[in-house]
Amino acid sequence: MGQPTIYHIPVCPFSQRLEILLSLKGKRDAVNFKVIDITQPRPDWLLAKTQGSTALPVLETERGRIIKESMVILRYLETCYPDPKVAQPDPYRHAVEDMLTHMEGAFATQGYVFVLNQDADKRDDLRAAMLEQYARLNKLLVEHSPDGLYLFERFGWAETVYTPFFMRFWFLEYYEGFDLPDQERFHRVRAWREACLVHPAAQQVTREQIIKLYYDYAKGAGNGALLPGRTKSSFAFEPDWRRRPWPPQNKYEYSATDAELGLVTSEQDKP
Ligand code: GAZ
Repeated sequence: MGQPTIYHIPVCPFSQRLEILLSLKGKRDAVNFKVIDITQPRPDWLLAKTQGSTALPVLETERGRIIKESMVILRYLETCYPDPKVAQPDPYRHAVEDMLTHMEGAFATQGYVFVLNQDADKRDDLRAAMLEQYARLNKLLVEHSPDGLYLFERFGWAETVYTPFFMRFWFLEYYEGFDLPDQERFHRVRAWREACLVHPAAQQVTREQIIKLYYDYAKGAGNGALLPGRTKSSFAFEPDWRRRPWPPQNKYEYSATDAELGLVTSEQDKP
């Protein structure tokens, strides 16, 4: 009793959204975050709460009721802790936010399809499709916020929704050599992305952490799945990512072993 609980995977972009929103409100400690290891089967007590569904985050209210889907949880937290508001209270402005956040699914999916790809012949098409997603965002930003940095005066609802994916897409930079070209059609979204990435309320993960933990995605295995020849997922909590080396970038030519990724400690390293 007392506080809501969020069951989450620490590096999951959908749960970072919730942490950003709470940070903006100074309410990070009003919610109890409980870490679930994505590389292990979900515990029975959790499956009982979720009626068998495995996707996280899930919020359990202080009265034991269950809320699923990060955007739904985000809205719930926004209404539970209304001060300060993160979403725009004005109906039109809020509709503009919704038009932008409506595109987050396609944007996020494209980035994951790109990083998960294993066929070098598909890279150019995937790169073009990713750029198209950024161009769509750029267009909306130019229409509704041509001169600003954020969509509105400050880091708000749309920024909370997108920033976790701007951060995850560091993996595209590292494993695919992807970046936004210096072209007019990306200028506005580039400025937006830069402002989002450095905001103090959005620093729950680092570039190094993303790149190390998402190595297996770059090799085609999502959601903590195990790759052939490996005994440990790059999402494993131990050894800590800080003590692991940077993974090789040449995903189309080479598959790193557990040892090369620093996932197994050899006998002489043990204290
Ligand atoms: N729509 C849900 C929400 O809450 O917004 C999505 C939640 C979700 O996908 N959670 C993932 C999960 O719990 C972890 S984060 N998976 C384990 C399970 O058992 O379901 C994103 C992608 C993607 C692949 C992975 C992810 C990701 O595309 O970050 O696209 C956006 C998973 C192939």
